[in-house]
Amino acid sequence: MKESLRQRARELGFDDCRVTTANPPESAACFKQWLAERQHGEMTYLERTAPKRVDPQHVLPGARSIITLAASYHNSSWKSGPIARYARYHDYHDILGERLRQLAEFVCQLGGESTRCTLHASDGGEQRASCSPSPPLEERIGERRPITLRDAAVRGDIPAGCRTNTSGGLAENDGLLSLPLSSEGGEGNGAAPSERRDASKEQGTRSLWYVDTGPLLERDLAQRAGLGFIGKHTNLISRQLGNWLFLSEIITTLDLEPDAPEKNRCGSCTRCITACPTSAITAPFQLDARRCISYLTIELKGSIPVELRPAIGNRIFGCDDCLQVCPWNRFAREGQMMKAHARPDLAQPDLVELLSLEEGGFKRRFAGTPMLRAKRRGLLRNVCVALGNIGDEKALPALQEAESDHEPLVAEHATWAIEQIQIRSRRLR
Ligand code: B12
Ligand code: SF4
Repeated sequence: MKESLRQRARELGFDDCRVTTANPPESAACFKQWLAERQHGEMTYLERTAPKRVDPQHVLPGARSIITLAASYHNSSWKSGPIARYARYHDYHDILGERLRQLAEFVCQLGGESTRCTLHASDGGEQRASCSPSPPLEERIGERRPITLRDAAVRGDIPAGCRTNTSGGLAENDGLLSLPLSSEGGEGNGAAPSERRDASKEQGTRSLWYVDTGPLLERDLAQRAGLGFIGKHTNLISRQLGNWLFLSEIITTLDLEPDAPEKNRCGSCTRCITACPTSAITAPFQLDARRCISYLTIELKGSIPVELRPAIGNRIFGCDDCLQVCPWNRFAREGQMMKAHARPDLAQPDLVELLSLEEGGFKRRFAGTPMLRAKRRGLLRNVCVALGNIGDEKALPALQEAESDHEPLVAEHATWAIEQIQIRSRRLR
């Protein structure tokens, strides 16, 4: 059964596929300690979903196995640039999500389940349902339109903890879920939610799939599944693929034989710790997210602490420095899945030009990419910092314009950048 699963995963473009149990991850205690020390900064969703992250049974009651998957985003011709490599593609949540949906259907088939419906909510709040090999959902429950997450929440079919937010997507950073269907599960059948849940329990395999946004400690599960090991930079490294990898999972009630765990293979190497520009890796396997450039440029919504701005250099979205220096990348291999979705225009964008983007222009320029997460105000804030670090007098007119931006956040960072350029110019004279 596992071999056919791995075969299907390969066909779908995943570079590796391993299985672990649905037991709590071994480093759950480290995660709790990290939260207690507030090292997650403003990422409050990690705190909110902590009970699920430390116990997969809270994600899918009755789960037996977790299928962990790796998709390489390595590109041998790419150099480092202002945008981290993972973001120089069409959004990986969408690309992997579609493949995961197909693999989750396959898992349901392996379980011998014939009436499954997998429901997917993308970050943008778009919703769709697709059923295979069963007849379309609408036919089975007599609805004329595809089921939405909101419908599912109203019907009580979404597991505890998942709520639809105002945009219709899932709140609490939950990404995707599978919805068991039964004749009792339809709208307006009068069954109490608890009865409906009991009915669905009898239906066999249930699976949920996640990429990044799910409440799972993805790297810990992947290490236990033998996909790779967590390096001192805290990311998963595969002996076959290096560390330029996306991770994703299918958590399922299907009982699959677990693979052997991988062990750490960093040895005495500390390259990533030395390479981090902001000393965010405070000890091996310990990342203070509040100092990490990835956090500062993507997750932090407010002002970037002044003392950390110079170390950000020219980076405007994410950072690859700790990944770049890892010697295990000599084994890095390009994968098939992401290749077709590369955005070469994001390799070396013109920073001054980015500063002139208005809301509409920003959305068009970065449509379908992970860059949208920073929003215009966040990205322009980052561009100001980068220009303050590496720009010259040619950048001053655009920065002066940005000083009167309607977003005070952008204006404040523009003023800082102008001062930095002027200090450098005075030194050169
Ligand atoms: C929050 C988050 C971030 C935060 C915090 C990063 C972090 N290290 O946790 C920020 C915004 C900084 C971030 C940055 C990046 N992220 Co991120 N992020 C996540 C997310 C959503 C949750 C991670 C989490 O739970 N952190 C909790 C803390 C406690 O984890 P931790 O500090 O690493 O500590 C754990 C382990 O190190 C472990 N541990 C193992 N051995 C040992 C030994 C000892 C002694 C100790 C003490 C601990 C320990 O214990 C801890 C408990 O889990 C995951 C997706 C997911 N759902 O898992 C993606 C994820 C980790 N991110 C990913 C990526 C690609 C990145 C970036 C490379 C993006 C970029 N280029 O800018 C950077 C890398 C920065 C870095 N060095 O980690 C990928 C990593 C893929 C991989 N190969 O591992 C993930 C898995 C998303 C995905 N699905 O692909 N990210
Ligand atoms: S750079 Fe060295 S210490 Fe850091 S993760 Fe890679 S092997 Fe481990």
